[in-house]
Amino acid sequence: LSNDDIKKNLGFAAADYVSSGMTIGAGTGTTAYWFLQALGEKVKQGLDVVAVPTSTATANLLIENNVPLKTLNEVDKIDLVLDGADEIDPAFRLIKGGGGAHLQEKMVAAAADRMIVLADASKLVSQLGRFPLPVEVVPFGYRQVQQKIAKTYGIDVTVREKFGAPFISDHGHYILDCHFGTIADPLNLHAWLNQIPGVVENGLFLQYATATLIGYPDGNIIFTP
Ligand code: DER
Repeated sequence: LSNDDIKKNLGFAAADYVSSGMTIGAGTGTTAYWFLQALGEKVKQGLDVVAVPTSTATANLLIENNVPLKTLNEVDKIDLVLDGADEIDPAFRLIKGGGGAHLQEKMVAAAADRMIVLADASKLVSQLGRFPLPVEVVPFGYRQVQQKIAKTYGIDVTVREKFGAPFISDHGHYILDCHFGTIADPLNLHAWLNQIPGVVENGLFLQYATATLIGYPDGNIIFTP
């Protein structure tokens, strides 16, 4: 199966975990894209759900698919988040932010009882860090933050660009991609990063995923709670 077919299968399989009456968190990215298409089909067939988007892009997809949506401030809590990831370790710790939405994704995940991570098998790693860790920063002093991370860890830290200019997140911030290679102590790194003045949020999701739905090239899809 092609990577896109795996993601499509995953998206449709994920929709089976959504039942009427739920308030769900709707993820961001190319895997979540297929979940939203499948959700739209189920809403057409009568599924009664409300979705909280994790990005403007996802909000637009929910509207396109006629899925009722609410902002995070309009709901008291979220029953289940379905979202992708860039890396998943054996303890279900994640690196997210490849799509530039990890701030809103983490806020939605923090409001949820459960989170199912949808990913093709290539995202499974024994240790986090091969995927550059996204860190969302306030543009005002981003170069100070970039230098501090790069110098402290002796790594490359690049400003994410789009069309030759800095990528701007939904909330008007820049994103630094930090090439750690391996992250031995994600908990300590998470704390250290978020205390740097000007850091808004980093892409380490260490306590949110409660299950994974993994798609394999042979067509197999495995749910692990
Ligand atoms: O930006 C994100 O956190 C996305 O969920 C990303 O991690 C997964 O995107 P993909 O499904 O397009 O690989």
